[in-house]
Amino acid sequence: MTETVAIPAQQQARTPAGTFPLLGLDHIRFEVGNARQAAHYYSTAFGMTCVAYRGPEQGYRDTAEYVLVAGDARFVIAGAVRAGTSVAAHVARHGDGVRDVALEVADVPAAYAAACARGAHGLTAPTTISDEHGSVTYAVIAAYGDTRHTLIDRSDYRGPFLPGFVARDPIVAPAHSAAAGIVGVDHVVGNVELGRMDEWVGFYHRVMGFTNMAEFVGEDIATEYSALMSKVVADGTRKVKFPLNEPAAGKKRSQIDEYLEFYGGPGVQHIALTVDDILGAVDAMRAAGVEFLATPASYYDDPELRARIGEVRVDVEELKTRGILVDRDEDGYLLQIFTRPVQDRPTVFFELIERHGATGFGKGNFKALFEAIEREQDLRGNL
Ligand code: TYF
Ligand code: FE
Repeated sequence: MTETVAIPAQQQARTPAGTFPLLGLDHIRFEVGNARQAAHYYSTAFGMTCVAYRGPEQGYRDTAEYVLVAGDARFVIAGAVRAGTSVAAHVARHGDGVRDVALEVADVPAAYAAACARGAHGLTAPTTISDEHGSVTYAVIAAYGDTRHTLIDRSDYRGPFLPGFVARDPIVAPAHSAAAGIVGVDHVVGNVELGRMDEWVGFYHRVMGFTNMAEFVGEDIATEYSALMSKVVADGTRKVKFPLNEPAAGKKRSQIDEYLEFYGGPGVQHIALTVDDILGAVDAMRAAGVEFLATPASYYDDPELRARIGEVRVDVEELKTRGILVDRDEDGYLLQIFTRPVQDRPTVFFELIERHGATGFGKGNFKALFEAIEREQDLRGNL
């Protein structure tokens, strides 16, 4: 299941290291049916803090946008204020979902020109906007489905988020905000159509100079139980990691097919959030109403797993009571857990991940995880 994939020499030649330097993930933009309420959910249940807002009060008549932060993670939650707008159309098609995975770059015109020259579909040419806090330059390229990557340079900007946004107070008092302790975004996963994973892997290689990470769900695993194939691409610094899934024929209908049907096409499947104390995070988020996938007790009692994971920082019983999964690779171990979808459609969900050296994505857990996801699918009648 773990293989490294050679990148064709031709692609390497076209994307020498450093031709698309990313400073990191800038923000993740969600477009939702009710941004005011979603912003409240991420404040109460994920312990994020609303720091900025832009809407009709600022002269933006179509959209209300809330900026929430936790550690280095930044979400923009956007909702339509009127019918017939771009946000309303995206929500009508996809339900609540991720419209944009924005990337910070040092030179937007150069990054955009390079991306387009390498075959990216440009959606917005480099544009500079400014206010009394400075200026921001951004451009937008298309990714899988209706998902986009905004490329953004905020080095000359000192305001609360982007021009037009105003600083605002948190939505809820600290006592009503789960102490989840989110420190950043570990990875963002995309689901694409059957047979198109390699095309999108190629896109990130060619356009952004990304390379494959070792984690890999191949055909053997796919047919055995996962019903998906997966590869992970990352930038040179490994700050930005994008696993990409496609459906595969398995024993049951693929969870990726279910996503594609309910989302209405390719899109972001899950966002993994880094935490330092996954036990505290799960307890706080669960108390605030976040539902996590259940892991059967047998997982923890499996002697093979016990032997494989060795010593971790907490008693396995502490993991068992919460349903937290453990995996170990050559570099260390990780603890992870997955939420149920966070909206009525079985589409976007979250992962919490606490890394202790491990650089993988929990491949030792794929079987237990995919079985848990399939139990949920069964409950939804997707057999
Ligand atoms: O990001 C990953 O690769 C892991 C495993 O539907 C995973 O979190 C892969 C596919 C999936 C759920 C989790
Ligand atoms: Fe993940």
